[in-house]
Amino acid sequence: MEIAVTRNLLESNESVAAELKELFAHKGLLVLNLISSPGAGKTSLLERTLTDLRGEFRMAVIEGDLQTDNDARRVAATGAQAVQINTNGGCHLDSRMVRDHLAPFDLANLDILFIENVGNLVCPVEFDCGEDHKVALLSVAEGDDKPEKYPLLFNLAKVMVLNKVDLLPYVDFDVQRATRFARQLNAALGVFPVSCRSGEGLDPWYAWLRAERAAKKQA
Ligand SMILES: Nc1nc2c(ncn2[C@@H]2O[C@H](COP(=O)(O)OP(=O)(O)OP(=O)(O)O)[C@@H](O)[C@H]2O)c(=O)[nH]1
Ligand SMILES: [Mg+2]
Repeated sequence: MEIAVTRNLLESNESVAAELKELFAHKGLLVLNLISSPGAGKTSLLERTLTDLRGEFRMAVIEGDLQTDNDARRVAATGAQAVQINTNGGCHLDSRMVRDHLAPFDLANLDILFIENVGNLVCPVEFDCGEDHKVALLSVAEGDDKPEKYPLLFNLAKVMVLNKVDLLPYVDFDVQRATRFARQLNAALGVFPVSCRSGEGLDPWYAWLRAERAAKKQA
């Protein structure tokens, strides 16, 4: 019985996600779903990206959190529009929540919509929010075995941002090992080692955003 309920939930999520994909395609809007464990640096990556590319793209953010609007306020401080979704204990965003919080956005006048999912390496991966791509974030403080232990995210993500490389001298994290595990699951996975603290490594991430935005616009 529990299996049937879970399947129905996922199917209903898929049908709203398909509607959202159609809407976003119609607007030529690139939508990225950022997924990581709590504290890996999703909001920090957004703060950097929204600041560094603000002259180039019109960007907005949907922030998903169990509680508080802290992240929406951090993002709004960059000048970007941010809408907070509080899941009140729920461990992930779903396509209905995204659909129901789109009203404040002028989608036709946006280039990139980021969805910062609830910090969790498991549940958010199961729920398509209508995005073009999932972006997996992993910080070097979490251990290089995480792609092996939480394979679904790294399997489904288009790219992996490896954050906090400024901490590499202080932690036992082997970038090549983590990359190897992740690419065993997903051979085409793009990997971007970055530090949101120092700004190191962000240019290739920005180049990827430019290429994806151009491809979406053309499509
Ligand atoms: N040393 C270092 N710290 C970082 C870096 N990026 C983020 N942090 C710190 O890591 C902590 C968590 O960063 P957030 O950006 O809030 O992480 P998050 O993934 O958005 O967290 P949740 O939304 O709670 O899941 C903060 O104290 C950041 O300052 C980095 O590149 N290097
Ligand atoms: Mg955050």
